[in-house]
Amino acid sequence: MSISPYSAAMEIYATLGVDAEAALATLARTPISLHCWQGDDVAGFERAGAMLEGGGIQATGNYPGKARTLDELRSDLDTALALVPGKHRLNLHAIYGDFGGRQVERNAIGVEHFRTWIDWAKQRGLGLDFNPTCFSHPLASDGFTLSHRDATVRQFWIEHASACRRIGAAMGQALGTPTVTNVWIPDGHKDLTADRKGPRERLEASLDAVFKEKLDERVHRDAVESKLFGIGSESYVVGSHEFYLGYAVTRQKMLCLDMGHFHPTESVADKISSVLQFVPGLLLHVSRGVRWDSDHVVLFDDPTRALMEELVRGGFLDRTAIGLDYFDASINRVAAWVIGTRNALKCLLAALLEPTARLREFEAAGDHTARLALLEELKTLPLGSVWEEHCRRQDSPGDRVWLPTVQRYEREVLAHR
Ligand code: RNT
Ligand code: ZN
Repeated sequence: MSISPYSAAMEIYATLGVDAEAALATLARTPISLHCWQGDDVAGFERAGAMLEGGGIQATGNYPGKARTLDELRSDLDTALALVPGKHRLNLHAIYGDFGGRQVERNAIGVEHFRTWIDWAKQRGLGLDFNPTCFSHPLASDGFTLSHRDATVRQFWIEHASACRRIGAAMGQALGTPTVTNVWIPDGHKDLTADRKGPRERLEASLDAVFKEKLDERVHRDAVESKLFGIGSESYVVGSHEFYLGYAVTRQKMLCLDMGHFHPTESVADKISSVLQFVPGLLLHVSRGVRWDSDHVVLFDDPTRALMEELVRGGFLDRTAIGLDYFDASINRVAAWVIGTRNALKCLLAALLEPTARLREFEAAGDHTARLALLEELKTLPLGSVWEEHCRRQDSPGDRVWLPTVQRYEREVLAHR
C-alpha cells in the first residue's frame, strides 16, 4: 500500500520535532476576517453605486461583474467562502448596511440596519467585525473628520463612530464572538502644513469621546489604525503610527497594523512583539503594497510569512485578530478573495510547521550557521501536502481545483450583471 503524501510529510516534519497534526488543529481554529469591500471596490450600499469624494480610498481596475446589491455581495461571499478551508469571519464597513433604499445619515445608523447581516452570519456560523466609514461622504470631502477644526463636523463623526461601536457590540452579542470595531480615518494634508499639533490634539479628544461608552469586552473590542500617507494626504496624516501607538497604549485599545501603512522597507512583522508588550491586542490588516499602499492581493510571500511566523513564535494568536485589507478591481473579485485568504492561511500553516524549538536551540548555542541553513531548507519541505490535507478535512477544494468554480460563477452569474 502506498503511503499518502500527507503521511509522508508528517514524518518529515516529525524528524524536526514538528507535530503536523497540532499545526492543522491550530490552523482549523484560527479565523481570518474577510473584508466585504473587496466585493464592490469599497462602494457600499448607501446610494446606488455612489463613491463620493473624500478619503483617498480607491480601487483600480474595471473587471466586470462587481456586486451592486446586498444580495449580489452575499452571493459572491458565499461563493468565495466555500472555496476557503475553515470557518472564518466577515469584516463589514458601515456603508454596507441594509438601508432598504432609504437615505440614512451615518450618525443615525443602528443595529436595525445590520440585522440581515447578523442573521446571514449566524446561519453560516461566522463572526462579524466592523468599521465606521469616515470617508466617501460630503463631510469628509475636505479631508478631515474626527480631527476637523469645525466642532460640528467632528461631532458628526463622533456620533457615527459611537453608533458603530454599539452596532459592533450587538453583532458580537448576537453571534457569541467579540466583534472588533476598527477606527480608521483619512485625515491629513496633501501639502505642507503649519499645524501638525492641533489636529492631533483634536483627534485625541474625539477618540476619547467615541470610546466614552463602556462596552462589554466579551462581545466587543476597539481597534485603531494608523497610516503613513494616503492619496491626498501625502505630506501629513493626523493618525500616524506614533499617534495611535501612544493612544492604544494609554487607553489599552487594540492596535491595527496594516501592512501597506508603513515605509516600504519597514517590517510590520518586527513590530508585533514590541507592540504586544504594551497593548492588549492586535488587529492585522494583511495586505500587499506594491511601491506604495496599493492594496494588491495577499501572496504567499516573505512579508506575510514573517508576519505569521511572529504570531506563532510569540504565542500571540490568541491576542491577534487577523483581517484582510486589499481591493483589486482588475481581476475576478471573488477569486481575489479566495487567492488572498488561501495565501494568508498558507503562510500561517507554514509558520505553524516551523521547528521553532530547534531553531532556538541553535540560537541559544550561538550556532547562527545552523540556524540560517535550517531556515532556508524549511522553504522546500512538503508544506503543500499538509495544506491539501487541511483542505480535504475542511471539505474545501485543494489547489488547482477551486478556480473552475469561480470561472463557472463568472459565466453564469457575474457576466450577467
Ligand atoms: C485605509 C485603511 C482602511 C481601509 C478600509 C476600507 O488606508 O487601510 O483599513 O482600507 O477601512
Ligand atoms: Zn487597513
